[in-house]
Amino acid sequence: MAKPTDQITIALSKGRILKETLPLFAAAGIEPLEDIHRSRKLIFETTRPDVRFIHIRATDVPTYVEYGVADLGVAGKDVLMEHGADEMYELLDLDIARCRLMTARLVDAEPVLGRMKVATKFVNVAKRYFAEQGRQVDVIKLYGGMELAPIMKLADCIVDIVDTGNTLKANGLMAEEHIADISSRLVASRLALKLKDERLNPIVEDLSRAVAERRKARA
Ligand code: PRT
Ligand code: MG
Repeated sequence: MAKPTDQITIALSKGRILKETLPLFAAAGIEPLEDIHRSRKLIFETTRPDVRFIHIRATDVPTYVEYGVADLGVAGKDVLMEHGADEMYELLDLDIARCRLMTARLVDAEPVLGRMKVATKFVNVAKRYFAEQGRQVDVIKLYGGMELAPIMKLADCIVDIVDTGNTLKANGLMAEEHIADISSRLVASRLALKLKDERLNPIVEDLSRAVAERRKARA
């Protein structure tokens, strides 16, 4: 078996992305030896002795990759945009966990007169978006349940992920401005591309093929 340091480490996002990520890696011949969903472990050996998965919070994936501790990672574009992607490269759009980053407000919101208050967990994305438009806003950091903020008058609007729009609707909100189309991406650390390029390339190619086949099957 390869020594741990020789292994290729791939950081997988917990939560809804994982379910769609695993079949792509399976198609590339890489499967965890245990059921990740049922286990409380954080490191998983795979059917390839030279490849292991780490199973971590989506927002931690860019950190592990940028420090070169994980060679590859899978994370939502929203998470990558919020983190900033200096020390990593986006190799592939995996075309999974599709959604949109949008602003949203109460359906019956009054017009905002002064500075607009924006509640979000995507603080950096929100600041950048409104700054690009020359709009002055105060951004309020929340960790979840953003829909509540306009209802409670903590904020005038939110920046959040929208898929079907049902969550907004259920809370009397509507999506307003489109900030970005989101899907999950395969990223690589700068360091890994320098040191392990030849070993990573076939994995990336296999994944790319799996993504294309999945697209074809859905069309
Ligand atoms: O739970 P945790 O705080 O760790 O993070 P999380 O809840 O954001 O993680 P998770 O696993 O739910 O989602 C992680 C990633 O999935 C995100 O970073 C996106 O890239 C992607 N994704 C795709 C989504 C959605 N679709 C999505 N619908 N992430 C979140 N949602 C939520 C959204 O926040 C909102 O509350 O679902 C609700 C909106 O859905 P609709 O269908 O009602 O519009
Ligand atoms: Mg969640």
